[in-house]
Amino acid sequence: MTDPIRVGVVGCGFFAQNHLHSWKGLAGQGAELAAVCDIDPAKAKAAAANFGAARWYSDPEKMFQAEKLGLVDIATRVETHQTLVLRAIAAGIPTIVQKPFGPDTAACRAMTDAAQAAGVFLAVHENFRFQAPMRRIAEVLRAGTIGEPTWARISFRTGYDVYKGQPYLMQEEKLIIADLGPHMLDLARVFLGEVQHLTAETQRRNPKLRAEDTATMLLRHRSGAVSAVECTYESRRLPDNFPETLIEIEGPHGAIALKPGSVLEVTVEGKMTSEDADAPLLDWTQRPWHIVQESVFATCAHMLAAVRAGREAATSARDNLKTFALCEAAYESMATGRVVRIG
Ligand code: NAD
Ligand code: 89Y
Repeated sequence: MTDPIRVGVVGCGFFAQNHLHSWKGLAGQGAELAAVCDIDPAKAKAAAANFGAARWYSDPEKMFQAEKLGLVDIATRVETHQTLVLRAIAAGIPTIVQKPFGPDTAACRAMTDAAQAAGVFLAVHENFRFQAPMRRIAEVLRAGTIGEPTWARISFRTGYDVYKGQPYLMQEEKLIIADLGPHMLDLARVFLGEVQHLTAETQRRNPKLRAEDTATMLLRHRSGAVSAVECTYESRRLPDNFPETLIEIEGPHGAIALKPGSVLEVTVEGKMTSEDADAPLLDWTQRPWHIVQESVFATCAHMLAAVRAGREAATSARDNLKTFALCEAAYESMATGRVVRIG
């Protein structure tokens, strides 16, 4: 049996609870939650107690220097990512950072270049492609039964009070494209390939917010496929399927539809089959968040295996730069009203 990989988690806030559960749950797959850190000592102390980490810190640098970490998982908010990632890389520690990768393209590039120059693993915790129904859709596409996809709709529409758990979202100068856009645009790349150009129409439908809460984006992919990518936190429809992403994909031989409740319908040559693609409930996951929570576990498991094997993660820094470029392009389209060509 090889030695466990010693994991340190930086940031023990709202979403990090899912990371902490996941690393604890990955003990059987060779992860050891060695240490946790938060600038708020009470949160770090509580996380260590709740998840069995041997030590807690309120200074990330002290944790990087004192613990012999094989992996650091940064689950803080975006404004802290560049500083923390560059410190972890300088300490030679394989690093995972939450989405959004960085505040702007220059910061994302600087982190990617630093990791490459140092030869240190760097990946973005982009978890939506690891959701159980998304893993299944990718498998169906890989099997080729609907043919190469030519059209898709990727849709996240909710009125769920996301601001209750994440109140900072109300004050952001860039909201839904920065917060949810990385997930939606990443799925578009995973299912239909790289993007040639895009346009974005945005709205601020909730006047209490500073920024856009609704984005409707139209993408032309290099393959010729077209996708409509929609996200809103201001939909007032029932049932509200938060936090499910609904998907429709069409190809020359059939179609895939991910419907509410993670019902997956696959039509091939005029015959439709339906299956339950829902995420399994783990001992710590709860509806309605279970799909997202299980994807955090799957993402952490993927990262652990990649570090252990010495290979890049599917959502490596290099890969996520492409998803980030789509978010930036959407903001450019919002500002100029123009179609924005990608790279
Ligand atoms: P949060 O504010 O609840 O938690 C952030 C924590 O980081 C706080 O406890 C804070 O004290 C701590 N912190 C800040 N600076 C620090 C530093 N320098 N060193 C150590 N700790 C520090 O925020 P959140 O809602 O948990 O969001 C964190 C990240 O998770 C964001 O990037 C957000 O976009 C992302 N997120 C991802 C998903 C997803 O599905 N992937 C869902 C929600 C949030
Ligand atoms: O912040 C968002 C995210 O990244 O995934 C879901 C979310 O928490 C709310 O929509």
